[in-house]
Amino acid sequence: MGQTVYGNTRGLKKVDLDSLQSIYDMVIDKDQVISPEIARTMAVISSGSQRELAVFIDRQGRVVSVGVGDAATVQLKAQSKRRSAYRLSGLRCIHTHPAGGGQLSAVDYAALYDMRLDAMVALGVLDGKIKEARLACLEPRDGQLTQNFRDFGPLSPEQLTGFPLTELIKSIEDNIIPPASITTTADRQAEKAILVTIDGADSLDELALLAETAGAVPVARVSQRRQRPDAAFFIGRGKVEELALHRQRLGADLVIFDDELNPTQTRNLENSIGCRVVDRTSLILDIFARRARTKEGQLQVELAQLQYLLPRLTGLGTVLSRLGGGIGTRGPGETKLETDRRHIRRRIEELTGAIEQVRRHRRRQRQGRRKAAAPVVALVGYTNAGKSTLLNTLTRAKVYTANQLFATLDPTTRRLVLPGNREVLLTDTVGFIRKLPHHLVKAFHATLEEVVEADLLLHVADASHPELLAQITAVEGVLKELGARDKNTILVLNKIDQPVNHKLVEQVKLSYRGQVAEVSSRDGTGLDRLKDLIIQNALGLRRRVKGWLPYDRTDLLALLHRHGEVYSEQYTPRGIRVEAAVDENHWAAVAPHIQQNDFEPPV
Ligand SMILES: Nc1nc2c(ncn2[C@@H]2O[C@H](COP(=O)(O)OP(=O)(O)OP(=O)(O)O)[C@@H](O)[C@H]2O)c(=O)[nH]1
Ligand SMILES: [Mg+2]
Repeated sequence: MGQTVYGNTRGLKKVDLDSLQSIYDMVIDKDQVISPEIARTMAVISSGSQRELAVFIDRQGRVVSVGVGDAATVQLKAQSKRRSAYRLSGLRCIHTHPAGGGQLSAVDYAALYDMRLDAMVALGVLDGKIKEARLACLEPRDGQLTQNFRDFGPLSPEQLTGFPLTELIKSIEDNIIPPASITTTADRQAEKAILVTIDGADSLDELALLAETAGAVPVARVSQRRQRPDAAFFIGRGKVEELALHRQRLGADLVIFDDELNPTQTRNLENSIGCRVVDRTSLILDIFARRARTKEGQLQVELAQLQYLLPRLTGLGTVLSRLGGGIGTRGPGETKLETDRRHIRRRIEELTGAIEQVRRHRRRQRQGRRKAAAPVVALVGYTNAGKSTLLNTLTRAKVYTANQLFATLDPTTRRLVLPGNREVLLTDTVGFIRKLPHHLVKAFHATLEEVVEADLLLHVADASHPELLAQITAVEGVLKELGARDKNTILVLNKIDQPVNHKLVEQVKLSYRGQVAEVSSRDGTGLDRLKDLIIQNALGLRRRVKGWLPYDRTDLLALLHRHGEVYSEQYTPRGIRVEAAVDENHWAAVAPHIQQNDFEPPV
């Protein structure tokens, strides 16, 4: 298993794709960085197709991943590996530069650091041959892995194959000093995180959940009330010093901020605190990247990540040129950075194109559904409010639900049969959250179009949550951003089987501009009333007609044509066999004259 070739393989020749796949089966000697056979295969396909290729190899010499795309793309695929300041991942990345140069780019260095790779190797290929190779690895500083790099090369293909990587890795690991406080293996798996906010301590509950969802363990919370963030450090300088001490004492691996930081702030903070600093946006992007299961979801997340990364490349460049000077090699310089930006922009364009295709496909699907005469009802709401559970209970579907943030990323649609054989299509989709990164909302537009074009929205909220009001407001903010604020909406207060704050719920019911239903998706309370509300509110709700019309009532057939949709009509000895759907009023006129209407009139 695991034989997939990752990345954008569209347009690759079948024979090239097969060769790439065969790399998984190639053997690398323990003391080789890469086998000559793999290097040759990569060089030929990369220069033939003008695409970057990347191969990840573990310390046993097994190929664990083969991908098409630049280091940034590949990085996104391998992201599920957790990172630590005290451990290398045990993987090396060998990738090609089809334009010939072997010089590592800022994106390559960033990937090397982000994934804590054993080594990053770039193969400059030209005319199907390797021109030169360069290798970089991390160099620990003060016993920790930081963005400090060591470069080797240019190397000939022979020099690369025989490069003493094993010894190099050993010397790197010997220079890493794990903090004494880390003792158990469980501790070692998860990163310890300190959470920081300037919005008041309450907002940290949610950040803690996000951090846990991303696989970190929150070990401390720091809040500082500020009107405006500090330009250089986001929080006050004194607070930064306090944080640095805190981090040392707790042996934390990273600090997570509840807001988006700019590149300068991130760099300043990392330098002063001495560990990785992550903001809410990249945390959410990370979770989305790990959760996306469908092609569409993955494309959208990658797009959002690159858009987040692009303006941050400048910051990286500064670090790298400073570092380049230190080692006595050329820094990447502005030209190189420009190339990387171009790469990313090109990929962004590619992704945008691919997503546009998905969007067109979905639009066609939706038009198909319109023909099926079923209005679309979309579930929206805060993450973890119970949207998927409601869908499951109403339609007996089996969508994944969990007490986690962002359990659902990809939309699911199920048929919901309402009293009187009326039908709607119920669509479940990604949940919203406070401070949802703008890029994500934009990137997920293809998915969220379901919401924008739905006939009715069910805004599901967790009535038992202390932040009920704030969550409703946050969802309405995103709906507004999507242009769906004025859609016909029913507010569904879910989880009423749990203890709720009645005053708060009453306040919400009084102030909400639309209709409100109180339900429990878990035990089914309130669902009959909710169904009635859906019937009242789903515009264009139509009913089905299926049976025989007598030949002397062709006027009714004409009526069906005029006011509804006729799927089929056949002239049979028994009468005119029709299948159609019309609105409620016309249905009432036609239904009594239909023989054997499978969709019985109401009793
Ligand atoms: N007590 C109770 N728990 C519920 C109810 N509805 C959902 N839950 C729980 O709430 C958690 C989240 O439910 P989901 O259906 O996954 O929530 P969601 O809105 O789809 O969340 P995302 O997909 O993450 O946006 C799960 O643990 C559910 O079992 C309810 O009516 N009562
Ligand atoms: Mg869900």
